[in-house]
Amino acid sequence: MAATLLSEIERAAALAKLPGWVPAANRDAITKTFIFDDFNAAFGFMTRVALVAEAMNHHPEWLNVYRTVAVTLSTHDAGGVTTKDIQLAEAMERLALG
Ligand code: H2B
Repeated sequence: MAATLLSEIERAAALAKLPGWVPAANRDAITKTFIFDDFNAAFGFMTRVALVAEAMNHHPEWLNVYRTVAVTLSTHDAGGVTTKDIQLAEAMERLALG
């Protein structure tokens, strides 16, 4: 069963607590670009996130270029942003600290 889509108000309230996260420009998704000190830090972050994402069965769309990781989160089964995306974004904030 897919999670329920967040309303505009619910999504705005959640994003207000997630520094750097914004609505995606062209679809129902949230996005943030993380910039780390170097590739090792960026890939370490991705590795830590991958373990959490797999445990959650909720997977990011992301692009890594050197020390930058551009993340887009959306619940594909629901066709937009749900609490699962907010939970994964919160986990990413913790894991970005090292
Ligand atoms: N990740 C994301 N981001 N959205 C989903 O809807 C999703 C997922 N669904 N990971 C999961 C896997 C689904 O494909 C399996 C079958 O539960």
